[in-house]
Parts: sequence; C-alpha cells; structure tokens
Amino acid sequence: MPYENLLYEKRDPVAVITVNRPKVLNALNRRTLEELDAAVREVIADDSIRVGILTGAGEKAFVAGADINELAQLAPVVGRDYGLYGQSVLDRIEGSPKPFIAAINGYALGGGCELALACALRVASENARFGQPEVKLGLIPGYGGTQRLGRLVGKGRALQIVLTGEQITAEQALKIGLVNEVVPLPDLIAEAENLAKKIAANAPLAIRFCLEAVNRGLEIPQAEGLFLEATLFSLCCTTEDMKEGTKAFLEKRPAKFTGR
Ligand code: CO8
Repeated sequence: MPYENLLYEKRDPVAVITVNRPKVLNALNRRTLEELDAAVREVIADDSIRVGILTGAGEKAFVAGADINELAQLAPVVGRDYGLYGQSVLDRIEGSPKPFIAAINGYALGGGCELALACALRVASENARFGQPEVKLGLIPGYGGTQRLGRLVGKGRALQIVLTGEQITAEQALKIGLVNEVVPLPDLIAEAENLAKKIAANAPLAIRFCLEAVNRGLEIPQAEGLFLEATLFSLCCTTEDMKEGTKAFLEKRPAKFTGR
C-alpha cells in the first residue's frame, strides 16, 4: 500500500512508522488508520524487523487524537463500526508478536494517547502532553482508553484523566507509570532505537512469548496466567534459540539467535 499519511522507514532490525499529518497535529483520519493497519502488518510480516517504533511528524504532536472533522460527521452505526475498526488496529499493535515502542514527541491526546497505550513501551520527550479530552467533545475514549489506561496506571488515576479531560505533562506521566522514560526531544528517536536494539538482541520467540504471557496474563486469573507461563516456558525449551542461548552463556560468548 503506498502511504500518503505515514512514513515507513526500515532501519533493520527496527522499523520507524511516522504519522505524517503535521498540519492537523497528526490526527488520525480513516485513511491514516488504514495505513497504520497496513504498516503494522508490514512490521509483523517482515522477518528482518524485530521491533516497531511509532512516532509523529514534527516537534509538536505525536497524535492529537482522532480527526475531529470526521468524528463530527459520524452517524451511530457507522460510528460503532469505525470505533471497532480503530480498536482492531490498536489490538493488532498490542497483540503483535513483535513489540512496538511509542516515541511520543508532543501531544498524545484522545486516540493518540490510546495509540501509545497499545504499544509495549512508551518513551516521551520532555514537551509531550497526554490526555483523554473526549468528554470535552461530548464523547468517551473510543480506542481503548477506558480499558488500557486503568490497567496501566490504576483506576483512580485513569478516572482522573478520563473524567477531567485535562492534559498531564511528560513528568507527571512518568510519575504514574504512563510512560517508561522521558528524554529531551532531540534524543527521543535515538533512545527509542536504543531500547529497540536491546530487545532485538534477545531471542525473538522468547520476546514473543513474554508479550503473550504478560498481555494475556493480565486478562485471566493469576493461576491460569502461571499455567500459561509454564506452558510458554516449556515451549521455549523446544527452540533452537534456547539451546543456543544457554550454550553461548556457558561458552562465554554472545548468542546468535535465529528466531527458531
Ligand atoms: N482533529 C482534527 N484537527 C485537529 C485535531 C484533531 N484531533 N487536533 C488539532 N487539529 C488541527 C486544528 O484544528 C488546527 O487546524 P487549523 O490550523 O486548520 O486551525 C491545527 O490542527 C493546529 O491545532 P491548534 O491550532 O488547535 O493548535 P494549538 O497549539 O492551539 O492546540 C491542541 C493544540 C491542544 C492539541 C488542540 O489542537 C486540541 O485540543 N486538539 C484536539 C485534541 C482532541 O480533542 N483530541 C481528541 C479527539 S477525540 C478522539 O481522539 C477519540 C478517539 C476514539 C475515536 C472512536 C471513533 C468512533
């Protein structure tokens, strides 16, 4: 798919996806959402890519939410379908066998904050601002904000963000665990790449199963989660990478993982 509203850059083993509508602060319209869907599939399908980085064009916004011009026109049934479609794109990011890192370079509001929440890790620049301002538009969050935010920062903090619609700073986001790190804006992509490369140095199947165990584990009782962990652990024991990883450690050399 030729991208009109995204930049897709391969820097093996990392792919950087940049939402590129800076005139509207990278707001997500339907076309952009479809392109994001395609780009995420591209990351997942490409064997040379191990981690995806999501960011926004310019120095002002990551993504300032769903495109309000489109939202204003939505009829109920279409609105529901559109909401479900957006959720499915973000679900694909969260459920991806390869981690995505949000490199948040400015406003992450509404659907933009929700996009960041769907990623495995979030690195923010000092000027980043977070919020779920939907209530100011007569709406509620529609791309998972009522669900993922509470799971990440706790119910009380999530409700404060969702009910007030107010923005919080990068430092406040760090304090409540909404982001993993805060760095100066010029260092943002380098730091996201740095994290990505640390992850990419590890065994790909182990990374995949960690994502699965943590994500699924949060949705099921702990006893079932522990059972899932044991099952995935044993699956790791069948991989060439586990043999290589343990052998390399004992031979005091770096492991060469192949993802098999
Ligand atoms: N959609 C469309 N256009 C936008 C958006 C947006 N979300 N955000 C900014 N823009 C546009 C502005 O209209 C403006 O355009 P123009 O230059 O033509 O006037 C341009 O971007 C620059 O913005 P501002 O002039 O407003 O810049 P400021 O620095 O003054 O303010 C803000 C920056 C605070 C980020 C401000 O632009 C703002 O509040 N934006 C809206 C943020 C928002 O409410 N986002 C949530 C949208 S709702 C949502 O995301 C729901 C997701 C689930 C959808 C489910 C579907 C069914």
